Amino acid sequence: MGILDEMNTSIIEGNRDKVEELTRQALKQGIEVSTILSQGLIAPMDIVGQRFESGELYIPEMIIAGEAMTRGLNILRPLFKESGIKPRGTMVIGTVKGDMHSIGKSLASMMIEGAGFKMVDLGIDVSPEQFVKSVKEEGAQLVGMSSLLTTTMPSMKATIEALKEAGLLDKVKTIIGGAPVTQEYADKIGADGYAPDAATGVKKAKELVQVLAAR
Ligand code: B1M
Repeated sequence: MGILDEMNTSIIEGNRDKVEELTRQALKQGIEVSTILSQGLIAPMDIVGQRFESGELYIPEMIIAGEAMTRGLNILRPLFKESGIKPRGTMVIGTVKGDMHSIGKSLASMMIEGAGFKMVDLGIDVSPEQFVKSVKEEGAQLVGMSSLLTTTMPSMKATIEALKEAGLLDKVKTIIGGAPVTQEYADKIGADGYAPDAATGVKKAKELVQVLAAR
């Protein structure tokens, strides 16, 4: 088995130490950073996402796989600039105001980062003003919002309204997720995408940057 295949297996199995060791080894063997990223780290996360969608894997396994992938990503991260890999786009992500749930947001953030995006993770309890400020500072194309409480879902609407008021809605696309959120709610508040899970978050992010690029 080649080293990239071994990386795939180790990520799917959530073997964090092994992923770190194999990433270092792959670099020592002279494999291109972009190849290690796409074939060693991103490819298995796609498989993890598919297996989650088909019910073969559950959330804890997806979290552990994500952590294993992040270990490899942390080793490659400082090298991205040197090898000239351009991110697909920048996403500002956060759990909305009033909401302290971080797990789903962090998982989505990790998987979208793994798909080649620059992620600006604002954490939890993020106000509409903080989202707007960060989009301006980072020149982001995407805004990802997470809400786990029916009582904080209106903060998503307030954030979209704040982006509109700041004149940013023609430059950014919004994606919302979290257990109580639905496509119907996304349509109602004018969000551009709804992600019922992190794997769909990746798909939506890829689709929406393409829509922006085609303008
Ligand atoms: Co809370 N809590 N909680 N809680 N908590 C829920 C959400 C709840 C459903 C439990 C219940 O009553 N059955 C309920 C909400 C009821 C409602 O409003 N409908 C609830 C409540 C009531 C509360 C408190 C109010 C409890 C209290 O204090 N009385 C309180 C609120 C605090 C606050 O936020 N202001 C509270 C607190 C907490 C803890 C702090 C203890 C803890 C959070 C710890 C942490 O996050 N670090 C917690 C937890 C763990 C949960 C449950 C058990 C699990 C949530 C979770 O992490 N799921 C939850 C019950 C449940 O959901 N079954 C519950 C795993 C996670 C991977 O899934 O976040 O859905 P999820 O993310 C998915 C997708 O939704 C999607 O991708 C992820 C992976 O597939 N996704 C995105 C999410 N965000 C995305 C963003 C994207 C894309 C995709 O952007 C691009």
